[in-house]
Amino acid sequence: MLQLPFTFTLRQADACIEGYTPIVRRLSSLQGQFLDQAAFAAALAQGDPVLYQVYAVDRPDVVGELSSGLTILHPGRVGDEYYMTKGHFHAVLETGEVYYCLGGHGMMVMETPEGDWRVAKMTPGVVVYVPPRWAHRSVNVSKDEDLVFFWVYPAHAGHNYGAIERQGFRKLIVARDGAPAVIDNPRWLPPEMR
Ligand code: PAN
Ligand code: ZN
Repeated sequence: MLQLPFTFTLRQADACIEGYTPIVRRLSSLQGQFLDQAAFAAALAQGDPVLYQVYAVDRPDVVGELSSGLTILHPGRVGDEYYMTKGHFHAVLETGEVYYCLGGHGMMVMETPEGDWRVAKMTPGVVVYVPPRWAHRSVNVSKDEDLVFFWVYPAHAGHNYGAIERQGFRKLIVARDGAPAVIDNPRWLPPEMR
């Protein structure tokens, strides 16, 4: 069937995509991801805050189509660790993604199944190119500002959250003396030890 061109509007001032309803992710969906489990339990007990909203312009999951959308990740911390997205590999591992930061200050944490890792700063105007095979998680390192970014990826890529849910990313982003620092995740095991 012939697909027709269309447009949509990112409303940056309101941090939304006009006419779309966001998916809302709360702290409880990151169970087991934050290192400080007592701080996690305490925050959950206080009402399971919203960590981020995702406006998705989903397309049919066939090769050639592109899905895109907008994510708004709120500021906050669980213990020393900044609010972050769940993070995932693409189910079709050999697919990449482009992120374009529109607002705020963040870090993109990335890793391959073999354990290579990279961290990229996200500030307005910065594009992060996530190559095929790299899992990705966004972290908001600001005290009081939303991290807002647009993304585009092949619509057939799908999402694989399982590997990250099991042991998290190799690196964590924490506040040290008021500034973000990259530290090792003690729960992470190299592929040969899993
Ligand atoms: C993004 C992410 C979005 C939310 O659209 O899905 O920022 O992150 P999680 O999916 O990890 O909760 C993307 O990378 N799509 O492939
Ligand atoms: Zn992705």
